[in-house]
Amino acid sequence: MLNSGRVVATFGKHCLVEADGGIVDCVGRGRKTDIACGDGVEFKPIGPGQGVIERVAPRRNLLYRSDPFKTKYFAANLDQVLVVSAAEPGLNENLLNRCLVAAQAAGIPAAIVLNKADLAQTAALHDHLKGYQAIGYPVIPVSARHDVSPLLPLLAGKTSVLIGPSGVGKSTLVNALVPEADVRTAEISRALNAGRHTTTHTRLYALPGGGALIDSPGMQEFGLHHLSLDQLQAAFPEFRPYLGHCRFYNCRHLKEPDCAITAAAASGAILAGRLRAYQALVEERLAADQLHK
Ligand SMILES: Nc1nc2c(ncn2[C@@H]2O[C@H](COP(=O)(O)OP(=O)(O)OP(=O)(O)O)[C@@H](O)[C@H]2O)c(=O)[nH]1
Ligand SMILES: [Mg+2]
Ligand SMILES: [Zn+2]
Repeated sequence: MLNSGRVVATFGKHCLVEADGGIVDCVGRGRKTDIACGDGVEFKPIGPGQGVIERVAPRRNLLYRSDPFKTKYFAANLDQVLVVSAAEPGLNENLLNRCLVAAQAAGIPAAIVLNKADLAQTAALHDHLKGYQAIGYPVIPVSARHDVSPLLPLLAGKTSVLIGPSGVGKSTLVNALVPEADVRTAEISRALNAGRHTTTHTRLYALPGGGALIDSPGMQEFGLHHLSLDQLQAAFPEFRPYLGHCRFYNCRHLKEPDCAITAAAASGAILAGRLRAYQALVEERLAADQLHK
């Protein structure tokens, strides 16, 4: 007989499954485990608190990153992706955009959580991020240390994942929102100097008001090897009004003459940081395709 549950943590070949109010330590069947936090699974109990995953339920969506060698899952069956930024350690705009592109390509709504609103440097970053709000990505300033109430209406009843670089305060946000979570967090200097991140695996927490919040390890790189040129272009919704207006019908918006997208960026209608992130992704795609010729 099989039991069903939801994956609340993944650690390599193991995962923790919440079923009937308890936690079961499960391993995947076979060589390769293909399980994401948030997956619905059916498992066979093989001992007290232990099981073997037999089936993964069809996913509504899956957020992941990939390079030519491997794929890394963040989580599945999400209502929204919350990309966390903070003035300390500072904005990595390329990474922010890769997170937004991954969400867009997976068909999951995304918003930007600007944490550490208590720091004076946050105001300038907030101004910069207003350009993202204009594209359609809500920007929510909060302070995990002082006030997370602006997030409550956004999170209620939904399954959300927090992603972003190390040290922006993802786990501190979880601790503020889920009182019993007690996730380990670290002083930035300690975490960054040690060259490793505080959170080492993805974990789902039930929110007291309903819904769930998933904490993930901070990342420095975010490969999107699984996306085609067309998918990359489609993931920048603000480019749409300009597409079809370049001199060349197959313009990639890199260095081609009379490109409507680069002209829009020069006039400020498209954010320079967005065009740079797009171009870096296209260059990577083209370089990878070249290698496989
Ligand atoms: N001033 C200020 N500091 C904060 C705030 N939120 C988090 N921090 C600090 O930022 C540091 C990093 O916080 P973490 O929650 O460990 O960051 P993280 O994003 O989970 O990092 P990884 O697990 O490595 O990905 C800690 O020293 C926190 O106390 C905030 O709202 N204001
Ligand atoms: Mg963390
Ligand atoms: Zn163009």
